[in-house]
Amino acid sequence: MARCLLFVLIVIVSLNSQLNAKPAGPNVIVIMADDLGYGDVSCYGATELQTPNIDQLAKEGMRFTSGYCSASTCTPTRYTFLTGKYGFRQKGVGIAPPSAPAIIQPNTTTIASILRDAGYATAVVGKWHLGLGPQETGPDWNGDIKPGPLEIGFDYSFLLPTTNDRVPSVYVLNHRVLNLDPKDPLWVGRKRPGPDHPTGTDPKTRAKLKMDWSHGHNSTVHNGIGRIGFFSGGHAARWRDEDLADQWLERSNEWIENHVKQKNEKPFFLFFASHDCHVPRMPHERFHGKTKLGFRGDAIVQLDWCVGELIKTLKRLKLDNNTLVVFCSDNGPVLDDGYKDGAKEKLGKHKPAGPYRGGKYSIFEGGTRTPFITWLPGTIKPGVSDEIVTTTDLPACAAALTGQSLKGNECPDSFNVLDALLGKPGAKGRDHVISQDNRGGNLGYRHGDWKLLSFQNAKPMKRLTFEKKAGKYQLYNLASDPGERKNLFDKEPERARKMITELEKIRAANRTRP
Ligand code: NG6
Ligand code: CA
Repeated sequence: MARCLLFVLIVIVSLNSQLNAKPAGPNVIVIMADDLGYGDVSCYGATELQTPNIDQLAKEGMRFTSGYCSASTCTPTRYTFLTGKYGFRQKGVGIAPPSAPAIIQPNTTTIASILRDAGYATAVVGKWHLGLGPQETGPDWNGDIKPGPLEIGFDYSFLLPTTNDRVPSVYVLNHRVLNLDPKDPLWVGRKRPGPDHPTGTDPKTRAKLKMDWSHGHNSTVHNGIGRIGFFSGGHAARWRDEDLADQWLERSNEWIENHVKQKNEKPFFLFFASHDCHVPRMPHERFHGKTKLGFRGDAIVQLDWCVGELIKTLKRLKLDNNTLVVFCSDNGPVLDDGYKDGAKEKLGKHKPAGPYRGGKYSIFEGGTRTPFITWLPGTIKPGVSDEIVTTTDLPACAAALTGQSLKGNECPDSFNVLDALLGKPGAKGRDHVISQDNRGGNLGYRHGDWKLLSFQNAKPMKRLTFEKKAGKYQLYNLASDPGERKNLFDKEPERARKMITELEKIRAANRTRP
């Protein structure tokens, strides 16, 4: 009996001290840009536009030359960044349609749940594009929209629910559409709701568009721009494209400021998911004409401004020496992604993917090798690193940062390369990295300087691929041929065979942790 009581007492004391313990670790902000290529910012070589704030992060932090996102489209990269699991392992992890149900199931271990378990306050602000609502029905736009981010580890969410070119054009604050008037319910569907509904195919409406479409994007017209999918109602809740970036910033600042005001001892994690420079590129009026590259360049300048403002907030609140900022992108660049916004015509000498081949939708380097910067003044010494790092590893790094260990099938594809992210001398990144296309039929496998491309997509998505031949392999040496032009597959059969075996092993099975 006495023993039993003693045991209970010990459990209570240790639980109590756990609850009272000040959680370890700095604040974490992941700034994820949208469709931003390796060569799109000046610290990665862009000369035709300037990104002084992102450059400043790079100057004061670690700039990675082999930083990757997991996939060459948005949904699978975001899925993998949150869950630490490759998108190709789960059915349905491709570009999510407007009313897609939640892709990540409640209670899945994510970077947010890992940090929340470590005592962090957690928030996501900006583009979600990972589906919302129950599997069977998708989101109930007029009711409680769940499950979503709050069910997988975030305490607060302020979302662009899909992407800016997909309906509905409203904000979702936690479980609800913001400013929705119940007398004007929101309807979202696949078919035109009636003959009077404004669409981009109607010649009269099309003639008056603020920005014309080039492919797709001809369903509902909102704010003078055609979108993917139909929606009606919810007029009071609708946003203007021009205001999105300001809103992400305002809500993020407000959330961080409230957190500090409440004298919250907890550290925080903010996922700042910018929609820049995804189509339709319609930055705030004050950025129009800021570059000679048209709206695509102007949207990048708007993104750069947001980065600067976030850092200003950290400095104002004296959080800058205790906040790890990771700047990355969700996939490589694209010029014409469905709108006639002049990105192609005004490109000039600008090289969105830098020296790399391909871009968005591609497993060539341009699809996933993107800007990647870490910043934590006082801890990260300024520098440039050639170590391989990827957004896939951020969950395992978050666990390491907060002294937690992942178990079983948690974040199976995520590796702890925290020391490399923090730029510790001699620290190694990954020895290999996987890049997938939208649905993961095509995979890139880089090991050291060698890169194997496996084209297994029997039916490449129309327009959405740079790769035409299915069932083929290619092999490149990235050290001598970073632009992936000299296919060495036939010249290096042994190496190719070895890499195919390694890739197929990874494709077939994920890791189980002890
Ligand atoms: C494509 C869209 C493209 C963009 C992309 C998703 C067409 C023709 N193309 O299907 O405009 O929305 O999906 O981009 O509709 S992502 O960055 O969110 O993955
Ligand atoms: Ca994207």
